[in-house]
Amino acid sequence: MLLLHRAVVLRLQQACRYEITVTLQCAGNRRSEMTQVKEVKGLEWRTGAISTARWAGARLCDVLAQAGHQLCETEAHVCFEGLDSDPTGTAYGASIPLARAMDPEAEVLLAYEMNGQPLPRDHGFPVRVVVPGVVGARHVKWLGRVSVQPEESYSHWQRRDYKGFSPSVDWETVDFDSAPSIQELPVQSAITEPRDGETVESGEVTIKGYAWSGGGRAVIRVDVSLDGGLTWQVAKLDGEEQRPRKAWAWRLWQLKAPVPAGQKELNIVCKAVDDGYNVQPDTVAPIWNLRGVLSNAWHRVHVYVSP
Ligand SMILES: Nc1nc2c(c(=O)[nH]1)N[C@H]1C(S)=C(S)[C@@H](COP(=O)(O)O)O[C@H]1N2
Ligand SMILES: [Mo]
Repeated sequence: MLLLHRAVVLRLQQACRYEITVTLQCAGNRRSEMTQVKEVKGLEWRTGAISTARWAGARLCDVLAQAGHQLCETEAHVCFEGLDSDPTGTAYGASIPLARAMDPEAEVLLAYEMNGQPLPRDHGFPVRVVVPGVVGARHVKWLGRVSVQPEESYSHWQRRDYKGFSPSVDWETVDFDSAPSIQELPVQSAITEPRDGETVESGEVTIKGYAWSGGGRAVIRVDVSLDGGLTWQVAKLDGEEQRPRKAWAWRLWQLKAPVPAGQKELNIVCKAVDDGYNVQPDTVAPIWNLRGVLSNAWHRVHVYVSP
Protein backbone atom coordinates (compact mmCIF):
# COMPACT_ATOMS: atom_id res chain seq x y z
CA MET A 1 0.00 0.00 0.00
CA LEU A 2 1.25 3.42 -0.92
CA LEU A 3 -0.04 6.51 0.86
CA LEU A 4 0.55 9.64 -1.15
CA HIS A 5 1.89 12.24 1.21
CA ARG A 6 4.44 14.94 0.35
CA ALA A 7 7.46 12.65 0.69
CA VAL A 8 5.95 10.20 -1.79
CA VAL A 9 5.18 12.96 -4.28
CA LEU A 10 8.81 14.09 -4.03
CA ARG A 11 10.02 10.53 -4.63
CA LEU A 12 7.75 10.22 -7.66
CA GLN A 13 9.33 13.37 -9.05
CA GLN A 14 12.79 11.84 -8.59
CA ALA A 15 11.81 8.74 -10.57
CA CYS A 16 12.36 8.67 -14.32
CA ARG A 17 10.04 11.26 -15.89
CA TYR A 18 7.76 10.30 -18.78
CA GLU A 19 5.69 12.75 -20.79
CA ILE A 20 2.90 11.68 -23.16
CA THR A 21 -0.08 13.25 -24.90
CA VAL A 22 -3.28 11.54 -23.82
CA THR A 23 -6.96 12.09 -24.58
CA LEU A 24 -9.29 11.54 -21.65
CA GLN A 25 -12.94 10.87 -22.44
CA CYS A 26 -15.78 10.56 -19.95
CA ALA A 27 -17.93 7.45 -20.43
CA GLY A 28 -20.88 9.86 -20.62
CA ASN A 29 -19.56 11.98 -23.50
CA ARG A 30 -22.50 12.62 -25.93
CA ARG A 31 -24.99 11.26 -23.39
CA SER A 32 -27.52 13.97 -24.37
CA GLU A 33 -28.07 12.17 -27.69
CA MET A 34 -29.19 9.07 -25.75
CA THR A 35 -31.65 11.21 -23.76
CA GLN A 36 -33.35 12.09 -27.04
CA VAL A 37 -34.18 8.39 -27.46
CA LYS A 38 -35.27 7.75 -23.86
CA GLU A 39 -34.46 9.18 -20.43
CA VAL A 40 -31.06 8.27 -18.95
CA LYS A 41 -29.40 9.00 -15.59
CA GLY A 42 -26.45 11.41 -15.70
CA LEU A 43 -25.14 14.82 -16.73
CA GLU A 44 -26.37 15.93 -20.14
CA TRP A 45 -22.99 15.97 -21.85
CA ARG A 46 -22.91 16.93 -25.51
CA THR A 47 -19.63 16.50 -27.41
CA GLY A 48 -17.41 18.27 -24.86
CA ALA A 49 -16.73 15.60 -22.21
CA ILE A 50 -13.36 14.85 -23.77
CA SER A 51 -10.00 16.64 -23.64
CA THR A 52 -6.37 16.20 -24.55
CA ALA A 53 -3.27 17.26 -22.61
CA ARG A 54 0.41 16.51 -22.21
CA TRP A 55 0.84 14.62 -18.96
CA ALA A 56 4.15 14.08 -17.17
CA GLY A 57 4.88 11.80 -14.26
CA ALA A 58 6.35 8.52 -13.10
CA ARG A 59 5.32 5.29 -14.77
CA LEU A 60 3.08 3.18 -12.55
CA CYS A 61 4.95 0.04 -13.71
CA ASP A 62 8.21 1.45 -12.28
CA VAL A 63 6.56 2.38 -8.98
CA LEU A 64 4.95 -1.07 -8.66
CA ALA A 65 8.19 -2.84 -9.55
CA GLN A 66 9.99 -0.82 -6.86
CA ALA A 67 7.31 -1.92 -4.41
CA GLY A 68 8.13 -5.55 -5.30
CA HIS A 69 5.14 -6.40 -7.52
CA GLN A 70 5.43 -8.84 -10.39
CA LEU A 71 3.20 -9.75 -13.31
CA CYS A 72 2.67 -13.30 -12.01
CA GLU A 73 -0.18 -11.97 -9.85
CA THR A 74 -2.24 -12.40 -13.02
CA GLU A 75 -5.74 -11.90 -11.67
CA ALA A 76 -4.84 -8.91 -9.51
CA HIS A 77 -6.01 -5.31 -9.86
CA VAL A 78 -4.46 -1.99 -8.94
CA CYS A 79 -6.93 0.04 -6.89
CA PHE A 80 -6.79 3.82 -6.60
CA GLU A 81 -8.47 6.07 -4.07
CA GLY A 82 -8.95 9.81 -4.33
CA LEU A 83 -8.72 12.23 -1.42
CA ASP A 84 -12.21 13.52 -2.26
CA SER A 85 -15.31 11.91 -0.79
CA ASP A 86 -19.04 11.96 -1.50
CA PRO A 87 -21.64 13.20 1.05
CA THR A 88 -21.59 9.77 2.78
CA GLY A 89 -17.83 10.14 3.37
CA THR A 90 -16.81 7.49 0.82
CA ALA A 91 -13.67 8.22 -1.17
CA TYR A 92 -13.73 8.16 -4.98
CA GLY A 93 -12.21 4.87 -6.15
CA ALA A 94 -11.49 2.88 -9.29
CA SER A 95 -9.18 0.12 -10.49
CA ILE A 96 -7.41 -1.27 -13.54
CA PRO A 97 -6.06 -4.79 -14.07
CA LEU A 98 -2.51 -5.27 -12.76
CA ALA A 99 -1.53 -6.57 -16.21
CA ARG A 100 -2.14 -3.11 -17.73
CA ALA A 101 -0.54 -1.33 -14.80
CA MET A 102 2.64 -3.42 -15.06
CA ASP A 103 2.90 -3.21 -18.87
CA PRO A 104 5.55 -0.60 -19.79
CA GLU A 105 3.92 -0.34 -23.27
CA ALA A 106 0.62 0.74 -21.67
CA GLU A 107 2.38 3.87 -20.28
CA VAL A 108 0.12 4.27 -17.23
CA LEU A 109 1.34 7.34 -15.33
CA LEU A 110 1.15 8.77 -11.86
CA ALA A 111 1.11 12.29 -13.29
CA TYR A 112 2.14 15.44 -11.45
CA GLU A 113 2.27 17.79 -14.47
CA MET A 114 -0.28 18.83 -17.08
CA ASN A 115 0.86 20.83 -20.12
CA GLY A 116 4.23 21.59 -18.51
CA GLN A 117 2.75 22.95 -15.25
CA PRO A 118 2.05 21.32 -11.89
CA LEU A 119 -1.41 19.70 -12.08
CA PRO A 120 -4.16 22.31 -11.65
CA ARG A 121 -6.41 21.66 -8.65
CA ASP A 122 -9.42 20.74 -10.82
CA HIS A 123 -7.39 18.11 -12.67
CA GLY A 124 -6.06 16.31 -9.60
CA PHE A 125 -3.24 18.20 -7.79
CA PRO A 126 -0.82 16.96 -6.60
CA VAL A 127 -0.96 13.56 -8.36
CA ARG A 128 -3.48 11.79 -10.59
CA VAL A 129 -3.55 8.52 -12.48
CA VAL A 130 -3.46 8.72 -16.29
CA VAL A 131 -4.47 5.46 -18.01
CA PRO A 132 -3.99 6.00 -21.77
CA GLY A 133 -6.77 4.57 -23.94
CA VAL A 134 -9.04 3.92 -20.96
CA VAL A 135 -12.27 5.62 -19.83
CA GLY A 136 -11.88 8.85 -17.78
CA ALA A 137 -13.39 7.30 -14.65
CA ARG A 138 -10.20 5.29 -14.03
CA HIS A 139 -7.92 8.38 -14.17
CA VAL A 140 -8.27 8.96 -10.43
CA LYS A 141 -7.52 12.54 -9.34
CA TRP A 142 -6.18 13.82 -5.97
CA LEU A 143 -4.67 10.38 -5.57
CA GLY A 144 -4.47 9.30 -1.93
CA ARG A 145 -3.81 5.58 -2.06
CA VAL A 146 -2.64 2.88 -4.46
CA SER A 147 -3.00 -0.80 -3.58
CA VAL A 148 -2.75 -4.15 -5.32
CA GLN A 149 -5.80 -6.31 -4.56
CA PRO A 150 -7.01 -9.74 -5.68
CA GLU A 151 -10.28 -8.15 -6.90
CA GLU A 152 -11.44 -5.01 -8.66
CA SER A 153 -12.06 -1.92 -6.54
CA TYR A 154 -15.21 -2.26 -4.46
CA SER A 155 -16.08 1.37 -5.14
CA HIS A 156 -19.48 2.36 -6.45
CA TRP A 157 -17.88 3.77 -9.61
CA GLN A 158 -16.17 0.48 -10.43
CA ARG A 159 -19.01 -1.92 -9.55
CA ARG A 160 -22.32 -0.03 -9.69
CA ASP A 161 -21.67 2.46 -12.47
CA TYR A 162 -19.72 2.86 -15.75
CA LYS A 163 -20.94 -0.38 -17.27
CA GLY A 164 -22.82 -0.97 -20.52
CA PHE A 165 -26.13 -2.85 -20.89
CA SER A 166 -28.65 -3.87 -23.54
CA PRO A 167 -31.27 -1.24 -24.47
CA SER A 168 -33.89 -3.53 -22.93
CA VAL A 169 -32.37 -3.32 -19.43
CA ASP A 170 -33.97 -0.76 -17.08
CA TRP A 171 -33.42 0.25 -13.43
CA GLU A 172 -35.82 -2.50 -12.26
CA THR A 173 -33.96 -5.30 -14.05
CA VAL A 174 -30.33 -4.13 -14.14
CA ASP A 175 -27.77 -6.52 -12.64
CA PHE A 176 -24.50 -4.60 -12.35
CA ASP A 177 -22.55 -7.78 -11.51
CA SER A 178 -23.43 -9.22 -14.93
CA ALA A 179 -21.38 -6.72 -16.96
CA PRO A 180 -17.65 -5.94 -16.91
CA SER A 181 -16.50 -2.46 -15.88
CA ILE A 182 -15.76 -0.18 -18.83
CA GLN A 183 -12.02 0.09 -19.47
CA GLU A 184 -11.00 0.69 -23.13
CA LEU A 185 -13.49 2.86 -25.01
CA PRO A 186 -14.87 2.30 -28.53
CA VAL A 187 -14.05 4.45 -31.59
CA GLN A 188 -15.50 7.96 -31.40
CA SER A 189 -15.72 11.13 -33.48
CA ALA A 190 -17.72 14.34 -33.42
CA ILE A 191 -18.20 17.54 -35.38
CA THR A 192 -17.16 20.67 -33.48
CA GLU A 193 -17.68 23.16 -36.33
CA PRO A 194 -20.19 24.24 -37.56
CA ARG A 195 -22.57 23.95 -34.59
CA ASP A 196 -26.02 22.43 -34.84
CA GLY A 197 -28.57 25.02 -36.06
CA GLU A 198 -25.92 27.45 -37.34
CA THR A 199 -26.16 29.22 -40.70
CA VAL A 200 -23.16 28.68 -43.01
CA GLU A 201 -22.10 30.64 -46.10
CA SER A 202 -22.97 29.23 -49.49
CA GLY A 203 -20.03 28.33 -51.73
CA GLU A 204 -17.74 26.37 -49.43
CA VAL A 205 -18.13 24.98 -45.92
CA THR A 206 -15.33 24.00 -43.52
CA ILE A 207 -16.16 21.15 -41.18
CA LYS A 208 -13.93 20.39 -38.17
CA GLY A 209 -13.96 17.82 -35.41
CA TYR A 210 -12.13 15.24 -33.35
CA ALA A 211 -11.69 11.47 -33.66
CA TRP A 212 -10.27 9.03 -31.15
CA SER A 213 -10.35 5.37 -30.23
CA GLY A 214 -9.62 3.52 -27.00
CA GLY A 215 -6.87 1.01 -26.24
CA GLY A 216 -4.23 2.88 -28.26
CA ARG A 217 -5.96 2.09 -31.57
CA ALA A 218 -5.12 4.75 -34.15
CA VAL A 219 -7.73 6.63 -36.15
CA ILE A 220 -7.09 5.74 -39.78
CA ARG A 221 -9.92 7.64 -41.49
CA VAL A 222 -12.80 10.02 -40.90
CA ASP A 223 -15.68 10.05 -43.37
CA VAL A 224 -17.91 13.13 -43.66
CA SER A 225 -21.26 13.44 -45.37
CA LEU A 226 -23.19 16.62 -46.23
CA ASP A 227 -26.36 14.73 -47.16
CA GLY A 228 -27.16 12.72 -44.05
CA GLY A 229 -25.01 9.75 -45.02
CA LEU A 230 -25.90 9.13 -48.67
CA THR A 231 -22.49 10.21 -50.03
CA TRP A 232 -19.16 10.57 -48.22
CA GLN A 233 -15.90 12.50 -48.45
CA VAL A 234 -12.70 11.70 -46.57
CA ALA A 235 -11.53 14.38 -44.10
CA LYS A 236 -7.91 15.49 -43.67
CA LEU A 237 -6.36 14.29 -40.40
CA ASP A 238 -4.29 17.01 -38.68
CA GLY A 239 -1.50 16.57 -36.14
CA GLU A 240 1.14 13.91 -35.77
CA GLU A 241 1.03 10.40 -37.13
CA GLN A 242 0.13 8.10 -34.23
CA ARG A 243 2.36 5.37 -32.82
CA PRO A 244 1.04 1.88 -33.52
CA ARG A 245 -0.80 0.47 -30.48
CA LYS A 246 0.00 3.70 -28.59
CA ALA A 247 -2.35 6.14 -30.29
CA TRP A 248 -3.37 7.75 -27.01
CA ALA A 249 -4.34 11.17 -28.38
CA TRP A 250 -7.21 12.24 -30.62
CA ARG A 251 -6.73 13.35 -34.22
CA LEU A 252 -8.33 16.66 -35.07
CA TRP A 253 -9.66 16.64 -38.63
CA GLN A 254 -11.16 18.98 -41.17
CA LEU A 255 -12.86 18.97 -44.54
CA LYS A 256 -13.41 21.89 -46.89
CA ALA A 257 -16.26 21.00 -49.21
CA PRO A 258 -18.28 22.88 -51.83
CA VAL A 259 -21.87 23.46 -50.81
CA PRO A 260 -24.04 21.99 -53.59
CA ALA A 261 -25.74 24.86 -55.46
CA GLY A 262 -29.32 25.60 -54.42
CA GLN A 263 -28.95 23.70 -51.12
CA LYS A 264 -30.85 25.43 -48.28
CA GLU A 265 -29.89 23.02 -45.51
CA LEU A 266 -27.15 20.47 -44.87
CA ASN A 267 -27.26 17.32 -42.76
CA ILE A 268 -23.60 16.96 -41.85
CA VAL A 269 -22.49 13.58 -40.49
CA CYS A 270 -19.11 12.22 -39.42
CA LYS A 271 -17.83 8.76 -38.57
CA ALA A 272 -14.33 7.49 -37.80
CA VAL A 273 -12.57 4.20 -38.47
CA ASP A 274 -9.77 2.90 -36.21
CA ASP A 275 -6.89 0.60 -37.12
CA GLY A 276 -8.90 -2.47 -36.12
CA TYR A 277 -11.43 -1.29 -38.75
CA ASN A 278 -13.91 -0.71 -35.97
CA VAL A 279 -16.60 1.76 -37.02
CA GLN A 280 -19.25 3.81 -35.24
CA PRO A 281 -22.89 2.65 -35.30
CA ASP A 282 -25.12 4.78 -37.53
CA THR A 283 -27.83 5.49 -34.96
CA VAL A 284 -28.02 5.77 -31.20
CA ALA A 285 -31.24 3.81 -30.37
CA PRO A 286 -29.64 0.33 -30.70
CA ILE A 287 -26.83 1.31 -28.29
CA TRP A 288 -29.05 3.18 -25.80
CA ASN A 289 -28.39 2.16 -22.19
CA LEU A 290 -29.85 3.32 -18.89
CA ARG A 291 -26.73 5.23 -17.80
CA GLY A 292 -26.15 6.87 -21.17
CA VAL A 293 -22.57 5.67 -21.54
CA LEU A 294 -20.57 4.68 -24.64
CA SER A 295 -22.57 7.02 -26.89
CA ASN A 296 -20.64 6.88 -30.16
CA ALA A 297 -23.15 6.83 -33.01
CA TRP A 298 -22.42 8.86 -36.18
CA HIS A 299 -22.42 12.49 -35.12
CA ARG A 300 -24.94 14.67 -36.95
CA VAL A 301 -25.37 18.43 -37.17
CA HIS A 302 -28.08 20.19 -39.13
CA VAL A 303 -27.18 23.62 -40.58
CA TYR A 304 -28.81 26.24 -42.80
CA VAL A 305 -27.13 27.75 -45.87
CA SER A 306 -27.36 31.54 -46.16
CA PRO A 307 -29.15 32.48 -49.37
N1 LIG B 1 -10.72 11.57 -7.23
C1 LIG B 1 -11.56 11.61 -8.30
N2 LIG B 1 -11.04 11.28 -9.50
C2 LIG B 1 -11.82 11.31 -10.60
C3 LIG B 1 -13.19 11.66 -10.53
C4 LIG B 1 -13.71 12.01 -9.24
O1 LIG B 1 -14.91 12.36 -9.08
N3 LIG B 1 -12.85 11.99 -8.15
N4 LIG B 1 -13.97 11.64 -11.67
C5 LIG B 1 -13.48 10.77 -12.77
C6 LIG B 1 -14.20 10.94 -14.02
S1 LIG B 1 -15.72 10.20 -14.13
C7 LIG B 1 -13.63 11.60 -15.12
S2 LIG B 1 -14.45 11.64 -16.61
C8 LIG B 1 -12.32 12.27 -15.02
C9 LIG B 1 -12.39 13.72 -15.47
O2 LIG B 1 -11.11 14.28 -15.45
P1 LIG B 1 -10.86 15.84 -15.61
O3 LIG B 1 -11.66 16.53 -14.54
O4 LIG B 1 -9.40 16.06 -15.48
O5 LIG B 1 -11.37 16.21 -16.98
O6 LIG B 1 -11.80 12.21 -13.71
C10 LIG B 1 -11.99 10.98 -13.04
N5 LIG B 1 -11.24 10.99 -11.79
MO1 LIG C 1 -16.65 10.76 -16.19
